[in-house]
Amino acid sequence: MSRDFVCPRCLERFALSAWQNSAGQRVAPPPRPTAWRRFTDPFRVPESPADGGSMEQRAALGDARRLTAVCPNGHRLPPDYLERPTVVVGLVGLTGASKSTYLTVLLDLLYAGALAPLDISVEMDEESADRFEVNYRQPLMVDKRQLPLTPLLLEEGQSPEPLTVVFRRSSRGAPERSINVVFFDASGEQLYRKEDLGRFGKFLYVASGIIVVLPPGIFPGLASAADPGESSIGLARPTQMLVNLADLLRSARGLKKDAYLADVSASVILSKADKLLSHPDFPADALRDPDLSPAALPRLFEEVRANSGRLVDFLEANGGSNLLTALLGRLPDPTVHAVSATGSEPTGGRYPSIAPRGVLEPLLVLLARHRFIPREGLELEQALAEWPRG
Ligand SMILES: Nc1nc2c(ncn2[C@@H]2O[C@H](COP(=O)(O)OP(=O)(O)O)[C@@H](O)[C@H]2O)c(=O)[nH]1
Ligand SMILES: [Mg+2]
Ligand SMILES: [Zn+2]
Repeated sequence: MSRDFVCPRCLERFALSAWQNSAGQRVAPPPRPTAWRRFTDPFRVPESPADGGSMEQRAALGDARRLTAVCPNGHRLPPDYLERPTVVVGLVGLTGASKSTYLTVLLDLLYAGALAPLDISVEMDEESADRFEVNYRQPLMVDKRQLPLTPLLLEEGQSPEPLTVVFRRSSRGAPERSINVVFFDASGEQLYRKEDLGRFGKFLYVASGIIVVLPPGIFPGLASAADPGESSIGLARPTQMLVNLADLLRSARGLKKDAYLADVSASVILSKADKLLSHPDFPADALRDPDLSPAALPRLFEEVRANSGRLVDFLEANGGSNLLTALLGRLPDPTVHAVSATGSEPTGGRYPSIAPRGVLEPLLVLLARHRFIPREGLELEQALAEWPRG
C-alpha cells in the first residue's frame, strides 16, 4: 500500500484520508472535482443558480465545504492540506543547541514577510499558530525572554507537536505553487540514546528535510563560546547522533548504509554565531543576510557553498574533524551555515533585543532542494557525480 500523506499533528503516515462533518462524525469523502475542473476553476465566473449541475451536485459540493479530512488518529487536517505536497523538516540537535530559539525566530521572520522579495508568501495553519503564539513567539519575540528547555518526549504516543506552514509562490506567467512544510523538534538525545531510537526515531522516518543544529561550545577549540554544561558534552555524543540519524534516514527508505539519500535535504546550522564574532579565525562575513531577489538567488547559493566550505574548515581547525567527517560523509550534500537567532546573549534570562542574522539561508537551501525555488548555484548534480558509489 502506498502511504501518500503524513499527518501534521502526529506525523503518522496514511494512504487514504477519512472525512468528518462539522458534528465530528465520520462520513464518506466529498466528490472530488476533476483535474480539468480544478484547472479551470480560477477562470470561472461566479456560478449563477442557473448553471453548474443538478441540485444534488451543488448540495454535495456545499456539504464538502463543511467537511474536514482527518488522519487515522482523528486529527483534523488543515484546509486543502492534502492537495499540496508536504515536506516534513526535523530539527536535530542536543538540548540547548538553539533549536526552539531558531525555529521561533525563523517562523516569525517568515510570518513577517521575509520571503516576499522572492514572491513567496507564508501562512501558518490555525492550530499551529495558536501554539506558536503562546509557547514561542510571545515569550521570545515580545517579552524577549529565554525560552524554557523543551521537555523530552517520554511516553509512547506523545507527539513532538509540529508546526505547519504553507508556502505559496507566485511567479509571473506561471501558476501558483504551494507546499506544506511541517517543522518538528527531533531532539538529539532521543536520537542518541539507543533505547529511544525505535520509539522516537519514528518521527524522523517521515522527515525529508533535516536541519542539524550545532552550538559552537561543543567544539574543543571554541569552549570559550560554550553555554553552561555545553563544553562537557564533547563531540562524541553529537557525532553518534549524526551517525544514528543517517542510519535512520536510510533504513526509513530501505537503503543500504552507504547509499545516497537522494530525496532528503540537509542543512547544518552553526548556532549562536554571535558568540564567534570576536574569534580571530571565524569567517565573520559568513554570518549575513544577503538581499533576496529571484535574479540574485543563483549567486546567493554560490556564496552559500563557498561560506559552507569556510565554516567546515573553521570547525575542523577547532577540533571538529570527526564530527564533520560524519556529517559530510553520511548526510546528502549538507551545507553549513552560520546563524545567530537572537543576535546576542541573554543576561538574567532576557535578550537586550532580538536581532537575527543568517536565519533564512538554511531554509532557502531546503526549499531549493525540494524544488520549490530554483536551485541553480547549489550544484547538487556536481555533488552527486562526486559521490563514491558502492
Ligand atoms: N548568544 C546566543 N545564545 C543563544 C542563541 N540561541 C539560543 N541561545 C542560547 O541557548 C539556549 C538554548 O536554546 P534553545 O533554543 O532552548 O535550545 P534547544 O534545546 O535546542 O531548543 C538559549 O536559552 C540561549 O541561552 C543565539 O542565537 N545566540
Ligand atoms: Mg527546545
Ligand atoms: Zn494525526
